Amino acid sequence: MTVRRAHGCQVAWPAGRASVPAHDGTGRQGRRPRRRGARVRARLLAAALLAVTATLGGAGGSPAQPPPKRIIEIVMTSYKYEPNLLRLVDGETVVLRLRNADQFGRTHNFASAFLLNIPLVVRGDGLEGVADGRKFVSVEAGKTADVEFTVRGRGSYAFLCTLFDHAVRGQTGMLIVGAPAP
Ligand SMILES: [Cu+2]
Repeated sequence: MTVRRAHGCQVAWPAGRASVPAHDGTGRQGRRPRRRGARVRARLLAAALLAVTATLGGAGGSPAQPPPKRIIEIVMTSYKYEPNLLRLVDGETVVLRLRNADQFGRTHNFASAFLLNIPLVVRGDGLEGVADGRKFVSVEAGKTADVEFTVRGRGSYAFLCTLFDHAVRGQTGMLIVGAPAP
């Protein structure tokens, strides 16, 4: 797949293999250090070729590798989210790590209409549900849940905790989804 880029290496490779003095046909001792140098260069080139092949292999015919997931930790306490402003990119896969660090033992959740039509993968101690036109993930005090999803839909959306009077007391946030960088 990278043969066209590799002709320099293909020339160098046999040179490395033929570097045993007894077989090189010249019988000249003086050439030995130079040929050993050539062998080292050939190995370096071979290593470089492997690196290039690996790089091009990822972007080439095989399916594109998913980009690394961004993990955004959100700490929930009475009565706030930290951070409470999330900037996401349309199409990216993110993990919201919801950590309930409430020292008063209160359960909190992360609820948003934005999540309604997005499949979530919830790991850890999270409870997923839908209520009042929002999808939520609820986490008990001292526990953490990872909520993984692929962002779909640009715009600004509110999120909040739906437990009684938590949002009124300030447990709200904003989620802004922008276009991917060109
Ligand atoms: Cu709450």
